[in-house]
Amino acid sequence: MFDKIREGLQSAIKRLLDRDVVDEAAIKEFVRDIQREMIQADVNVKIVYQLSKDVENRLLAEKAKPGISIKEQAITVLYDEMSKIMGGQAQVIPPKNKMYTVLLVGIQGSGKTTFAAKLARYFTKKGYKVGLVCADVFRPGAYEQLKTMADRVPVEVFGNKGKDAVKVAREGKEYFKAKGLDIVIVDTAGRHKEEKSLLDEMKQIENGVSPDLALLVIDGTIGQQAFSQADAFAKATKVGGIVVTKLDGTAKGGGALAAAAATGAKIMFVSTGERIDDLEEFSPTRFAGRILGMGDIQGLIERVKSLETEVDSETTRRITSGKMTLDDFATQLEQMGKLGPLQKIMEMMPGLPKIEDASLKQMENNLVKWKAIMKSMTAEERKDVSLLGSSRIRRIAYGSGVTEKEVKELLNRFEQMKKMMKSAKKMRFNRDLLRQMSAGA
Ligand SMILES: Nc1nc2c(ncn2[C@@H]2O[C@H](COP(=O)(O)OP(=O)(O)OP(=O)(O)O)[C@@H](O)[C@H]2O)c(=O)[nH]1
Ligand SMILES: [Mg+2]
Repeated sequence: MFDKIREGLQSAIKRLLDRDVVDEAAIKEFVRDIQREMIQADVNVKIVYQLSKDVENRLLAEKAKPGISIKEQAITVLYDEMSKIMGGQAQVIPPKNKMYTVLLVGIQGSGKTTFAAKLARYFTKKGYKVGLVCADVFRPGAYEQLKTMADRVPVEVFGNKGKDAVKVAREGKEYFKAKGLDIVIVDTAGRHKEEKSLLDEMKQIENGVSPDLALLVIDGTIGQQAFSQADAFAKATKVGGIVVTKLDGTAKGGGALAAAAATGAKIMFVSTGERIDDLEEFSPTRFAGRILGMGDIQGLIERVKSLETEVDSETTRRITSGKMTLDDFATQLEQMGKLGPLQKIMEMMPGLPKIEDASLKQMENNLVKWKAIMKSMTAEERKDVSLLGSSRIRRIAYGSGVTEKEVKELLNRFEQMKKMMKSAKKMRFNRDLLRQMSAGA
C-alpha cells in the first residue's frame, strides 16, 4: 500500500538526510521534492501547494528545538502537516442498548458489498450482534454475493427479491430488531456511474430507512476525483462518513484520501484487499506515518524506551566493552521480537534502504532458528562460546533440529555483533541506535 508515494517521499527524505549542511536552499529543495512526489501520486495540486507552503514556512520560521537536528525537525514537521491534511480521527462506536443502522451507498463497483461483509466482521469482533440486509434489488446475484461473504463472518443476511429497496431495508430492520441484534448494515445497489443520481437515490433511501450512519464507499483508484463525490455526499447527509476501498491496488490511494479529507467529510474506514479481514479504521496520524514510511514512529520510540529500562547497566557495560555473551545476544533478539515483526519495524524507519521481502523473511526465520539453537546450549556454553568444539556443536545441532553449519553461522553472526557493539560503544544503547537509524542524524 502506498508503495510509490512512500518510495518517493522516502527518497526526498534521504536526500535531505544525506546533506552535510541544511540551509534555506536545502529546505526549499526538500519542499520541491515533496511537491513533485505528491503530485505524481495524484494528490490534488491545491493540497500539495498548501502542505508544502506550510512545511516550508514552519521549517524556515521555527528554530530547531534543543536536542533535535534540523533534519529530524524537517521530518517531524512533514509528518505533522501530512497528518493534518488527512483530516480528523472519526471512530464509530455504536451504542449497545439500541439498534444501530448503517446504510452503505456508492457508485457501481466501488466495493460496497465487500465492505458490508468486512464491516459485519469488524463489529462482530468487537462483540456486537450484527445482521446484513441486501437492499440491492437491482443486480441479479446481489443477494448470493453478499450471502457468500457473510457466511465467512459468519452473520445472517436478510434479502427479499423483487421489491423496492426502501421496503426491503425497512423489513430487514424489523426482522433483525425482533431478533435483538445490535447493528444492521444495509447494502444498496450501485446502479449509478455518476454521483448526482446516486445522491438523489441515497436521500430517498435515507429518508425511508433513517440510518444512524450513512457511509459513502469510494473506490480509491479514482485518486483525487474522490473530492467531488465526497463533497457532494457530505453536503447531502448529516450522518455521513467515508470509506475508501482498494487501497491495496492503487498508487493513487494517498490522493484519494487527501481529496476526501479536504471536503471536511470524515474518513472512517479504509479497505485494503479482497479478504474479509482487510479492513482498517482510518487514523490520520497512522496513515501519514505510513505514507512517509515511518509508521507509528512515536509508538515505536515509546516501545524502545520501555525496553531500555529492562536492560540493566551491568549488561550494557558488558556488551559495550566487547564481552557480550550469547545470553545477552539472546536477550537482544528477544527484545527485537517485542518491537514487532521486522517488516513493520523496517517500515517505521525512513531513510533505511529497502530490504526485499524475501530477505526479511529470511532474517525472521534466522531469528527463530537462533533462539532454538541457543536454548539447546548449556548456561556455561552461552557464557563462554570458546567451549564450543565440534562435538558440542554436533550435540547442539541435534538438539535444536538444525545442521551443524547453521550453528556455526549463528556463532559467526554473534562474533560480528560483538565487534559491532564494541565499536558502537559511544552510542547510548537502543534509543540512540534507533534515533540514528530513523533520522540519520
Ligand atoms: N483489491 C481490492 N479489491 C476490492 C476491494 N474491495 C472490493 N474489491 C473488489 O471490487 C469488486 C467490486 O466489489 P463489490 O463489493 O462487488 O462492489 P459493489 O459496490 O458492491 O458493486 P455493485 O453492487 O455492483 O455496485 C469486486 O471484485 C471486489 O472483490 C479492496 O479493498 N481491494
Ligand atoms: Mg454490491
